[in-house]
Amino acid sequence: MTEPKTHFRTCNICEAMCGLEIKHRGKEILSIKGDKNDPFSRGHICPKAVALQDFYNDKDRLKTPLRKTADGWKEISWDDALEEIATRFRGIQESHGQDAVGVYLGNPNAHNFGNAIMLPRFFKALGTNSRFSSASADQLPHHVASNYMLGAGMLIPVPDIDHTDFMLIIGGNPIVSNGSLMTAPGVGKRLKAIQERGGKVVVVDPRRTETAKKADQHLFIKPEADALLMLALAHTLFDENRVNTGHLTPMIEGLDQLAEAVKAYSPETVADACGIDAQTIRQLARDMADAKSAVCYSRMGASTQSFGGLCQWLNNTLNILTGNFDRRGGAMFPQPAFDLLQGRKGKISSYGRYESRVRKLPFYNSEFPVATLAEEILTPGDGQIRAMITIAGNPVLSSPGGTGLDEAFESLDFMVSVDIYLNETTRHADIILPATTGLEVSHFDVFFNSFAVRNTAKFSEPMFEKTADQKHDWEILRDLSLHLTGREDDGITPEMMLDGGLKQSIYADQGMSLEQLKANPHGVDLGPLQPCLEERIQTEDGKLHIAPQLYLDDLKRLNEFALADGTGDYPFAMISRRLPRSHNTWTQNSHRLVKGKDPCTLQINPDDAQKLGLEDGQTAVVSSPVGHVRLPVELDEDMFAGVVSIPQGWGHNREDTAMNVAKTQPGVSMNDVTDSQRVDALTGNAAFNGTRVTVARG
Ligand SMILES: Nc1nc2c(c(=O)[nH]1)N[C@H]1C(S)=C(S)[C@@H](COP(=O)(O)OP(=O)(O)OC[C@H]3O[C@@H](n4cnc5c(=O)[nH]c(N)nc54)[C@H](O)[C@@H]3O)O[C@H]1N2
Ligand SMILES: Nc1nc2c(c(=O)[nH]1)N[C@H]1C(S)=C(S)[C@@H](COP(=O)(O)OP(=O)(O)OC[C@H]3O[C@@H](n4cnc5c(=O)[nH]c(N)nc54)[C@H](O)[C@@H]3O)O[C@H]1N2
Ligand code: SF4
Ligand SMILES: [Mo]
Repeated sequence: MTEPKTHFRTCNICEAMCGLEIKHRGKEILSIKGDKNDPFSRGHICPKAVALQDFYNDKDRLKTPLRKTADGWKEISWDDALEEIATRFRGIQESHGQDAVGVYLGNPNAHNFGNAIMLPRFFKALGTNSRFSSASADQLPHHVASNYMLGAGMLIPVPDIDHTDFMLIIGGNPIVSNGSLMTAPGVGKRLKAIQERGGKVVVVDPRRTETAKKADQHLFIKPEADALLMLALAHTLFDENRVNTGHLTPMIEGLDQLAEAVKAYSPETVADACGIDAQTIRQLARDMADAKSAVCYSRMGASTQSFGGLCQWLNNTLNILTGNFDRRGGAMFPQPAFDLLQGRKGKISSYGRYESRVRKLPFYNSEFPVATLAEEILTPGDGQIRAMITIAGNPVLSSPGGTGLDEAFESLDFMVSVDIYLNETTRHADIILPATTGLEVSHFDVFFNSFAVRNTAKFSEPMFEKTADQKHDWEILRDLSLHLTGREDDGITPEMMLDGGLKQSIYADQGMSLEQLKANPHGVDLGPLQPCLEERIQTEDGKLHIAPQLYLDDLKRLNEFALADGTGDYPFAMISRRLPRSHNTWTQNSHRLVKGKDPCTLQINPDDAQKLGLEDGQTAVVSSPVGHVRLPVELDEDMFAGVVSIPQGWGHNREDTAMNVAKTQPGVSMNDVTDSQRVDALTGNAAFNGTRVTVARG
């Protein structure tokens, strides 16, 4: 009998980068636990990591390329699949232009070492500007704010949660999500530590969330009113002479314009629109300004809404005005061992270079907003998308107006998916290319080290070797690139690229290299975040632009919202929530994670429910002009009046899919109700939150 062995690696499901200690005997997994010796996560883990073994062993997982035929799916060889794809893509591009082939990248790309590092090479080979990703259903406003304020979309400020004395969380639920654009495994402990050192945590959310319940103060807010709240906070800081920009003062450009712009937004003016009284808003501004250190952190609730752009600009602005930007305990800038900004200085940003063909939405972050994908496929004319490749994405469930994408994908001349499942999106493909995943891949967190609350570095070897016939995601894209270009393989691997980057980093003189990481399987600690904005800022003039014109111009739209009574025929505002035991749309095929009571419920305030005659457990129908879903009602005192919440990432009830465990507990897709026309007009980001709906017995 083989001896049990222990393997150390980083979990790559979500952003938290938890170190895992996995005991196994050959292919049999004996236990998955948190790695106490990981210098970053120190033993933290969540239930999803234990399910990595389920994804590894999943009978539904695809292992061989599949081709759709009149008689159903047929296995084909890699060579036949790649040759056919290259021929079809090139043919379509020759007849209809380079942009006639579109790409959608899903969230796991950001967690996939090979793809994170090698995707640019694939894009070069394919040569299309018709690029889309889940980023525009997520964090795009953060990139846009960083681009216009700091000169680089990837230079994102991160809350220094371990040293702050005051944390204001707007529209984030890190106790469940484990943090986002704040890689911080074990958020619960870190928040508690703020309180234990005499600090304060405040949560602003239309739902009294799991995080809010641990906070010192929770403020219910009406969905999408966050920008108004933040403007009033900034107003108060100016009004009460509490602005103190600290060491960044010489760098800041535009402070006068900002002071002028916020004049109109007194707490008294915005109180009704926010649902928070003026005195509470004033006190919040004072508390933030008076704290020894403070940070405002706003996430999904403030990003995927109609004013996501304004919110992320104002979020940075509040941290700057209180002297907490680039300062210990405030919003800080990681210095990762593999630096996404390396060699970028002086490069011209592509932000705003193009407009989308149909709806004229901006090209930001090297892509168009996913909210416009369906119409770019369905609207005839020059530049129409006629073929697609989706890579590790499930936009039919994850994008606003998912049913529109069902129709759009079905209309394509040709579609390819690189994925691990036959699911709601990949069922539309002509060819599916299966990738390795989870325990079979090596890992280095290319992106999330750039958003982490401490500088560390770790490389994980694959735990299980892939079989001879399997390919890693990056190998699939490499081989497809070679078929597209007819070139020979240059032999470059993600490991080589990583090693090159590590050796050029600021840690090079400490011996930073892939070899060093391989010798330290628990990871290497590089210390707490340090002030470094002066070196890292990428604006041409080296200044921090606190009031970029595009944001000032967008205030007009916010003013219209503040005055409008948006309720009309659709009296409820719908918001999304995340569940502790699922990750977006793809982890629901683990029995371990989905067993038990159906978690996909409509949370509604009991008073609202009573008026509708709805009781706990009854079925409700939730409708918008776009579509409707039916799901069980959960009466919940923790919901703000007039607001209902549905989990995102569910709805495994469409036909022709093969996630058979997920089908036992399918839930519904809230994106059958959201509207692809609802975006933040400034950034093009999807506006899921605040979707107007009716609720009735159904
Ligand atoms: N209403 C609403 N919608 C939302 C959100 C919300 O809060 N509310 N959240 C948004 C957010 S933040 C995000 S990030 C998006 C996510 O949107 P998507 O990225 O489109 O959705 P995922 O569920 O992450 O899809 C991952 C896909 O990759 C496959 N996959 C998993 N692992 C691998 C792998 O290793 N290799 C390959 N090739 N494939 C793999 C899965 O089978 C699945 O098809 O959803 C967004 N949609
Ligand atoms: N367990 C689990 N963890 C995950 C994921 C998952 O699916 N499951 N997904 C991962 C991904 S891809 C991401 S991007 C992160 C996201 O991580 P978070 O940003 O923490 O995301 P959510 O948990 O969706 O929290 C959004 C919060 O915003 C609130 N909200 C909704 N509308 C508004 C509004 O208008 N204003 C305000 N102030 N609040 C509002 C919601 O009630 C919710 O509490 O989580 C990651 N982690
Ligand atoms: S919190 Fe995220 S990274 Fe940590 S174990 Fe859970 S899924 Fe993995
Ligand atoms: Mo996300």
